[in-house]
Amino acid sequence: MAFNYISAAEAASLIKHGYNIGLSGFTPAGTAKAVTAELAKIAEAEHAKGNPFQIGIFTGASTGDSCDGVLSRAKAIRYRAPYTTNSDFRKAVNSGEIAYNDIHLSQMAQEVRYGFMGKVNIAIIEACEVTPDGKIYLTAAGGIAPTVCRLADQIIVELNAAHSKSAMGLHDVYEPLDPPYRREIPIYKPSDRIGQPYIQVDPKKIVGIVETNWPDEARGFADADPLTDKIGQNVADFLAADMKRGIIPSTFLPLQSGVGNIANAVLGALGRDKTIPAFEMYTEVIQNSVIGLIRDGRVKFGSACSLTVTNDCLQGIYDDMDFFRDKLVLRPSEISNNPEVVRRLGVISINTAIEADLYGNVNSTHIGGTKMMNGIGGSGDFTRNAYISIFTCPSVAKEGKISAIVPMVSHHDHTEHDVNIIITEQGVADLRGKSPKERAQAIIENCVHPDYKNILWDYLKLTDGKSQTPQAARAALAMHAELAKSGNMQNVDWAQYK
Ligand code: 0RQ
Repeated sequence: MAFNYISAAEAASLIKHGYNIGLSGFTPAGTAKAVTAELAKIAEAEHAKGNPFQIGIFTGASTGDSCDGVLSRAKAIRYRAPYTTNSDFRKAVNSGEIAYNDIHLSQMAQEVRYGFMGKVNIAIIEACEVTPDGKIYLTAAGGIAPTVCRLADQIIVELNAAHSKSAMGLHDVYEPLDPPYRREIPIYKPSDRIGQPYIQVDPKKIVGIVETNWPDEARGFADADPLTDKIGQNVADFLAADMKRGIIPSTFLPLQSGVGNIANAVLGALGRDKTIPAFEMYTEVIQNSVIGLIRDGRVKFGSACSLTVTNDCLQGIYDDMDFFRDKLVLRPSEISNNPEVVRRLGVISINTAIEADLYGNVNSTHIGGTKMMNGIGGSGDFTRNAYISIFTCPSVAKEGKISAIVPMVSHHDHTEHDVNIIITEQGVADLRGKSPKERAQAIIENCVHPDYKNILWDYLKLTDGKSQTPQAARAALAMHAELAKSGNMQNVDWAQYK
């Protein structure tokens, strides 16, 4: 079939007020860019004429500025799911302008299929190749692309020359059936492939192909610093010790690691620790550090949803595809993050907390319990199902005015039942096998910053000390209240709660 080659502006004009668009991509990697950038201009023009123009966005995870950024600034987003990291989007959400549905990434595709969020009108899919019989070859991420391609009335393909055609073959596209017809997902090791290297669509649904040359908008990383290095080293030492004790087999287990500077530092430390054998990843994002470890032979295989790497790193992978082809696979997010597979493989999960409490509950998403930071991402998919679930964070934030360990988390994402290990630069609290009261001791002794140890011991004295999970109801959020009042949690005065 001969396709219709159109401009990004023409493609954007197909999207009407009230539509829901389904996007390829997972993090800025592999996200469609040109059409959403033009859509923002249409929204601004319509708003200037006094007309309403807002859409719903369904994606794999965060996107780049050319989607969440420009569309937030243009006030063109009515609804969005799931995870995002864009600061303008964050402002709009926290000022009540956008309805944001922050769900587990593994559930996004199926909740779109079940219709909880409404219809997908148009899918916009970034590809490195599309064939006349409707085979779409994705670029640097899987996301929810197969599902939105199948459900959408129309598909726009952004054929992006910034991604090499050598990406063809990187993907393993597989979409499970819905219950009661769903079967097991037959992945028994991270390198298993169970689907096709492309998305097959009815070519008649492809209403336009937009040719672009637009690199991914992935963020760079800050250099490792002594704090992140110490956290990374604590994680590596903990895992090496668990292996020595036989808790982790000598062949090791697949790792999942979140995004950001701590995740990079953790992987750097694991790579350097030669007592840990070369390992595999079953994870959602692959960052630069993993690519370095694959080149060094320290990571044997990486299964992920996206290559969230800098553009020079991505080009390096494309240039060296003969080397990487049997060492990487990209999957849709409902497979990369699938709870069934995570539990089967015995994945060790490592994610970052905003705050944790004395009993091991973790807040990954909300500042002060009310303001959205980014979202839960895949942290819940992995934490709940991991063989060993680890959370890392610096023990304090904002120059010590905030303790990351508090009596009670101000928002709950991961419960005490799911969190095994908490690691800060101070040390490691191993919560496995412990009662809540034992956990509180381990966390204060090992993870809390010295400036806050006495504050938290004194908090415990306000409780009855005997209940299953001792809390002093009036004081449980007093450190947060003090932060809001004086700007420093250290000023909390327990006397008023006695
Ligand atoms: O503030 O931006 O003003 O400097 O929060 O904190 O230390 O820079 O850490 O960028 O790694 O983000 C949990 C948000 C950490 C992230 C979170 C302030 C701090 C700083 C950011 P500034 P850092 P990071 C993989 C798995 C959830 C999803 C997930 C995240 C800013 O890792 O979104 O894990 N995770 N997904 O100063 C007030 C506290 C604070 C605090 C930190 N207790 N109170 N502010 N900050 N702790 C990803 C995917 O799923 C795709």
